[in-house]
Amino acid sequence: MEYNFREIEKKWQAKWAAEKTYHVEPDASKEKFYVLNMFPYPSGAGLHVGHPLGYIASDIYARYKRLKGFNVLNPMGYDAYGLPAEQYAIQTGQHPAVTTVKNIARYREQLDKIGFSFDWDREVRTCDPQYYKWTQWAFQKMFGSFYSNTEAKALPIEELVRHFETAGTAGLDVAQSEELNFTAEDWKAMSDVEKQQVLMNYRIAYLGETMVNWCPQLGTVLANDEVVDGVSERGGFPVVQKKMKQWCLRVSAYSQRLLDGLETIDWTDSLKETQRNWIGRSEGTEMQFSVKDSDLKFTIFTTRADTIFGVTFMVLAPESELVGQLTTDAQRAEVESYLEATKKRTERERIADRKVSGVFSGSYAVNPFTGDAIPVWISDYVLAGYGTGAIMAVPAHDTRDWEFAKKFDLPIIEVVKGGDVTKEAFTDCATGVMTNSGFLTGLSVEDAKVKIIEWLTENGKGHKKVNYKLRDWVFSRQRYWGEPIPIVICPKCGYVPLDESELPLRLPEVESYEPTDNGESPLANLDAWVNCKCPHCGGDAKRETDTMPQWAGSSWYFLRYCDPHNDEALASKEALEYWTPVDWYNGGMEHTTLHLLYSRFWHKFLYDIGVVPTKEPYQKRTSHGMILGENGEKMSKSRGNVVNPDDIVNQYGADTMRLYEMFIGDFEKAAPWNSDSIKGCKRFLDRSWGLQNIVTDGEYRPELMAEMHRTIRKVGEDIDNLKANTAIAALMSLLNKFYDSGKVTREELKTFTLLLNPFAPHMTEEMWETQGFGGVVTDQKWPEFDPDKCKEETVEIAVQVNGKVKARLNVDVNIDAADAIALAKAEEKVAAAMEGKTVVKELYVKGRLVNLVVR
Ligand code: ANZ
Ligand code: ZN
Repeated sequence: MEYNFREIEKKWQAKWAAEKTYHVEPDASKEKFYVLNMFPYPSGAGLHVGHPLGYIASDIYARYKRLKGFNVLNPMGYDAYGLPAEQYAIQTGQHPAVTTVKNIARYREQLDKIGFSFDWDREVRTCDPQYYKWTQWAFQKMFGSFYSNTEAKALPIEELVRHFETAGTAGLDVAQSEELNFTAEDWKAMSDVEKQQVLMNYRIAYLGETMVNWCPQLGTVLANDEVVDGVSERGGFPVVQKKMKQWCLRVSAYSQRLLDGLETIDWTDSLKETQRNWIGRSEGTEMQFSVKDSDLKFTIFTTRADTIFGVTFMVLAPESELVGQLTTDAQRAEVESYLEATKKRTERERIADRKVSGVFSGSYAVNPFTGDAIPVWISDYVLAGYGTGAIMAVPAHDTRDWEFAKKFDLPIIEVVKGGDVTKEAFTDCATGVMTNSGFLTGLSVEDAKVKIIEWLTENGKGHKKVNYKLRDWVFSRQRYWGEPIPIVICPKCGYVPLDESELPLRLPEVESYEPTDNGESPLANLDAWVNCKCPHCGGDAKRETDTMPQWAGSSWYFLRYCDPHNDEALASKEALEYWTPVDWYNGGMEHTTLHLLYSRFWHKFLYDIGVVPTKEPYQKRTSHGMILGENGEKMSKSRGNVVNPDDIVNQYGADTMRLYEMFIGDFEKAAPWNSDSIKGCKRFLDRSWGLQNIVTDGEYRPELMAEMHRTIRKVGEDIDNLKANTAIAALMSLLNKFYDSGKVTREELKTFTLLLNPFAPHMTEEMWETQGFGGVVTDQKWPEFDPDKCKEETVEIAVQVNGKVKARLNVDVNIDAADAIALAKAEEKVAAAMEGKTVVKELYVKGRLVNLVVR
C-alpha cells in the first residue's frame, strides 16, 4: 500500500471543505475553546514557510482540543488595510482593492494546502465594509464618550455636559488633554462651536495637537521607523517635528487598568514586562514654582521631591508653552535659533543620543524652600509629552542634569551622601542620608520623601502624582487605503459624527491613491465625496478625509469572528458570552507590543459601554519563534533564502511539512530551515503508514502496555505545554517499538493514529478509513491513559568497553549503579569483549551509559 500523500491530502481537504467539518456554532452542552492566530497581512509576496509556523502550532492544539471534547473556534481572516498594500499598489500601478483581493486569494490557496481546521465561514477582512462598519462604529462610540477617573470607566459625553451645566469644571476628575477651568455660567455662555471645542478636550476619540514627523518634500507625516538621522528613509529629505491636528484615541486614560489587567491573565512574563514598560507607571510629585519678579507659576514633575535643596537650575522642553512666556527679550534670538535646531530631531533621537545642548531663557524660578533664584533653561533632553514638560534639575543625582551642569558651568550640590559628585552624578541614592538640605539634613531618603510631600501638600505647593509613559494613539493617516473616519466637519456645529444608520461610510473609489503633496489624504481631492450635508443641522459641510491606521481593524477582529455576519451588532451578546475571551492567542514576536496594548484598550472600552462581557480579550498569549533561512538569516526575498510552502507541500506533503515545522525546535525559539531534516519527517510518516502492513488483531500487548499509556500521557501533556517537538519524538519512539517487535495490534494502531492526527491530519484520516475503525478521526475521543499503567519507566543506555560501544539496553530509569553494571556485563557482546581481562574501572552514568575499562 503506497503512501500517496498528494491524492490523500487533496481528498481530505475537499471533504473537509464540502462537509464544513470545522464549522462550529455555540453549543451550551460543550465547553468552548477559542484559539486565535494573529491574522496575516496579505502582501504581494505570498506566504513563506515561516508564516504558517504559528498556524500549524495552533491547528495542532485546536485539533487536539476538539478530540478532547471541546467546541473549538479556530477562525482565520485578513488584516487587509494599510500602507504596504497601498505602496504595493503604487509600485505596480494597480488599485489596492484589486491587489488585496488577489493577494487574499493567493494566501487562501496556500493556506488550504496545509490542512488547517479553520472555520472559513467566519472569515473576516478588515477592508470589507460590513466589517469596518463596526470599526467606525466603535470610533464613534469613543467620540461620544469621556473617561471618568472616579468611576474608572468610559461614560457618555452627555453626562459630562450635564456636569458642566450644573458645576462647570468644579469637582471634575476625568481624563483630559489639558486642565481647563470654567464655571457653569461660562459653559452656558459658550457658542455651540466653542462647546464642541471644549468637549474635544475630554472625548476618548478626539482631535488633538500632536507632534509628528513632517516631511515637507514628501508632503506627508512619517512614522518613526521611516525617519533616519533626521531625514526620510525614502529620498533622504529633511524631516521636521511639527504640531499637527490629528485624531487620537485616549489610550492613556486606561493606563492603570491596562497594568492591573496583566495580573489576571496567563501571558509569558516577558510579554507582560514589555506591556508594563510601555505603560511606564511612575510615582512622583507635582510641584509648583513661581517665577521671580512675575505672577507666573509653573509645575514640574519629579520622582525625587526630597532632593529639592540640590536644585540648581530648571529645564523646559523646547515645545513647552512656558518657553514663550519665560524667554526674555535679551535671550529671544538665541532661544529661537535653538528651537529651530531641535525641530529637526525626532523624539527618539532626543532620548537616545547624549549630545548636551540647551539655552538660557533669561528667567529665574524661586525655590519654595530656600527662596533662591534658579535659572530656567531650555533643553531638548526634557520631553514635552511627559509629565509637565518641565523639570527641576538636580545635577548631583541625575546623570543628564550633571552633564548639562558641567557643559554650562552650573553649580552641583550634593544632597544625598555617598558619592563623589565632582566626578559624576551619584544616582544610586534611593536610600541614604540627606545632606545640605535644610530641615531634611540628617534624615533618611525615605523619611525626607514623606516630610517634603507633607510640607508641599500643607502649603498648597504640590501633591502626589502618578504619571504614565503611555501616550495616546495617533489615529489619523493621510492615506487612501484605510477606513474613512466617519466625521463631518460643519461650520456651524463643529465635528459631527455620522448617524449610525449611515455606517459604513464607504471608502470611495479614486483614480489616484498616491499621497498628495500638501499633506492631505488622497480623499481630500474628491470634491464629490468631501462635500456633504451636516447630519446635525443639514447645512453644507465637509467630510473628514483622514483614514484610520492599520491597527484599527486588528484591534477587535477576534470579536467579529464570534458572529461575523451580524449586521445589527459587531457580534451578538450570546455569541460573545459563549466564545470570549480568547483562550489562547498566538502570534509572532514582531510588532506585538502595541497591537496587544491597543486591542486591550479597545476591548476595555467596549467592556465599559457594555458590549463585551470580559475585561481582558486574551486569556493566554504566546509568541512563536521565527523560521530562518537555511543559512541562519531571516527569510526574505532580498536575501534569496525564501522557502515556499507550496514547493514543500508538493514535494513532501502537507503532513510532513506540518510535522517538520513543529519538530524544527522549541516553539518560542528561532530555528533555521533544514532540507535534510524534513526528509527524516517524511520517513517517519512513511513508516507510520507502513504499520498497516504489519497490523494484527488484538488489544495493547502486555509488553507495550506501559509504553502505550506513557505515550498517550506524554503527547497530551506536551501539546498542552506547546512542546509539539517532544510529543513527536515520543511518537517516533513508539513507532520504533512497534517495528522492533515486528508488529502492531489493531488497538495499538488505533491509538497511534489518534495521537498522530493533530500533526498529520490527512494521513491519519486515510489510515483510519482504510483500517475500517469507523467514522472519521475528527469525531473521535482522545485516548485515555491510566496513570497506574504508566509506571514502569525505562531508559536506553549504552555500554562501552574501553571507549567502544558494545551494546545498548533498556533499564529502569531508577536502577542503581551496581544493577546497571551487572546487567551490562551480562550482555553477550560485552561479555565477549571482557573475556580473559580484568576490570580496572567501572562506572554508571545515570540514564546514559555504563563505562567499563579492562586490561
Ligand atoms: C528631580 C530629580 C532628582 C529627578 C533626581 C530624578 C533624579 P521617571 O521615572 O521616568 O518618571 N523628568 C520629569 N519629566 C521629564 C520630562 N518631561 N522629560 C525628561 N525628564 C523628565 O522619571 C522622572 C524624573 O525624570 C523626574 O524626577 C525628572 O527628574 C525627570 F535625583 O526630578 B527628577
Ligand atoms: Zn451642522
